[in-house]
Amino acid sequence: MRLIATEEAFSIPEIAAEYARLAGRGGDSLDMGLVQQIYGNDGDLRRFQKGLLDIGEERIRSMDENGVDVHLLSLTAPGVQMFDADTAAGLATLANDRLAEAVAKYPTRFAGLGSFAPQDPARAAREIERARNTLKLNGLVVNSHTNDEYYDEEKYFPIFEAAEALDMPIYIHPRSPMAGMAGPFRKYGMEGALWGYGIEVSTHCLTLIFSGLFDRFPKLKIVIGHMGEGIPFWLWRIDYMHRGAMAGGRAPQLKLKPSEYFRRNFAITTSGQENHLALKYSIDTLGPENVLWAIDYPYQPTTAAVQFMRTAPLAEDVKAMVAGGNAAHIFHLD
Ligand code: 1WB
Ligand code: MN
Repeated sequence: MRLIATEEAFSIPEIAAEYARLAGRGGDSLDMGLVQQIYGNDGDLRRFQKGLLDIGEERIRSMDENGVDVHLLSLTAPGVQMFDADTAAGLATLANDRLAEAVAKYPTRFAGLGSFAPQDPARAAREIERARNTLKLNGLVVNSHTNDEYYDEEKYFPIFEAAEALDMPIYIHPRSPMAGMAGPFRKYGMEGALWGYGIEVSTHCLTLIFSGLFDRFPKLKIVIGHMGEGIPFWLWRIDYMHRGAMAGGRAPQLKLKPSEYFRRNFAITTSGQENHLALKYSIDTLGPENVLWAIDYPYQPTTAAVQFMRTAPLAEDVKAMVAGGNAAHIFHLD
């Protein structure tokens, strides 16, 4: 059984430095709290920087200790999406170059998802092409909204056009909810992984489905973490209620039911959601080919994630698919 972990975060010193500047300036974004905790001068989560910045020996040692074969690396959230368009596009290119270098150095242990700057969709499309054709990366990552916008708007279509044409799956990783719905998440530390991340990504993905994006780009593949950010559990209700939204003219007419797009155009990963019942339900609901294992290194401990996968109450062939087979297929490994 090959263990391919699919939501494994890294950063580069130049981007960490940009976040440190941002942490010093402060601001209203709901992501600012975590940015200051990880990159601020006296942040209490600065220890994560060490794991993020190492895409070499230390990381491989932790993989070896736990029997993990591959990290599919992605630039950590919120990527380059809090920077101005030029800075963002330049840093995405730099991060992709460093990522490709790390993969070239450890080709059997690392694979990578390329970053791009949604702030400039035309330039993003060119970087996606470079990520695939020049750097041979395995897919893309984006951290939900950029400047409080979702990508159901036409101006973002060049990104999806390039991704679909080049067969580059897009991993939509969380960031905190956009400004328009930030209010309630400011209480009780709810803005991050506790609840806000899942609500942000699930809401964003539903706008993509309801907009008709997958009628326009039927071969586009989206991957989301955290056992599908709640969506698998809601599919029946979403299908039922969406008929009323279409009939009332509040949503465009679609060719398929929302759940059919979710099964066709999405795959989910187990990152930070280590619950065997939820795993079994997701496999039964989406099919064994649509569920992929992940750790969420360095934010979640590797040992527990490996234990969760190894002890999963699944048939051996299904377990091998979730542990690594599906990732190898979807992300074009070897
Ligand atoms: C996640 C969790 C991502 C944390 C992060 O990126 C941080 C995640 C900044 O659940 O995917 C965190 O701090 O726990
Ligand atoms: Mn993550």
